[in-house]
Amino acid sequence: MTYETIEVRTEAGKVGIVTLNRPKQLNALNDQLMDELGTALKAFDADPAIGCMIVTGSEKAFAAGADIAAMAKYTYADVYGKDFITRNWETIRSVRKPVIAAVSGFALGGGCELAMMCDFMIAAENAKFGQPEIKIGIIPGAGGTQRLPRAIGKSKAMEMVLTGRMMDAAEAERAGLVSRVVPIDKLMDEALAAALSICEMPGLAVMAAKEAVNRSFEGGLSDGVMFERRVFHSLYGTEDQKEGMDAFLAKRKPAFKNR
Ligand code: CO8
Repeated sequence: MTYETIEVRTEAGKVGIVTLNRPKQLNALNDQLMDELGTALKAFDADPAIGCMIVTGSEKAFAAGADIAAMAKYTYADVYGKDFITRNWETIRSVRKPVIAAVSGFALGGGCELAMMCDFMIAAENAKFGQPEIKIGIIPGAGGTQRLPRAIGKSKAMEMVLTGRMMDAAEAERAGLVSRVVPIDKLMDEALAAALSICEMPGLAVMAAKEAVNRSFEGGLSDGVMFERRVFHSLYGTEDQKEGMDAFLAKRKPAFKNR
């Protein structure tokens, strides 16, 4: 498969890396890019050799938002009628293996929303996050009004959504939007190290953990806790649970088989 708006590669045969690649538009997200991103992530998800994925952009921009040039002429009938553009913005949510966002530079509007759809974010020191849609007469449309308050609390999220103010990497780390901040030149090394450490973990438990943490984000507390308990119970049906615990007790390295 050849792509025009993203670059795709693997590292160590285990980590799938997608680099957003529309440099002239600061990786603004258009229909083609979202299609290609979804296709690439689904292909990695289906590849048994791959244990984790990374989505990244350029040093200057992870993504500066949905492509305003593409959106500017739409009417209400266009966006509502065609359900703009749920079709390919939601694909990333159906990926079952973990996806790390490695964010350098601007992550604005749909770019911030895309980063938040990933499972966690590692940010470079120059990262800037924001939901500036209000400044162009719209509001976040790909989950920003829902995921941002859950990630950083209502007050900060409301301020950002209402004023369009950007948050730098240090503030994003304090607020809990990103898991950690690293120097720009170490961003991919750190993201890769995290991805490789996930690849060492038993794959079924990794998928189950992702699913359960996402439940905490997407539903109410009692439902989430019950879901977690059931998934926890179900992992006792895997060989890797026996192997992981036996290996710990025997003080040896576990040999996981994803079974
Ligand atoms: N869309 C299209 N083109 C863009 C975008 C964008 N979002 N952002 C930047 N560009 C283009 C610029 O037009 C410019 O192009 P050109 O060189 O041809 O003039 C080029 O990228 C470089 O940009 P700047 O010259 O502006 O670079 P600066 O370093 O001066 O500024 C900024 C960088 C601050 C990032 C600035 O470009 C900016 O403010 N961009 C727009 C940010 C924005 O408003 N993002 C939100 C967009 S709306 C959105 O994301 C809604 C999501 C809804 C999804 C719904 C799905 C269902």
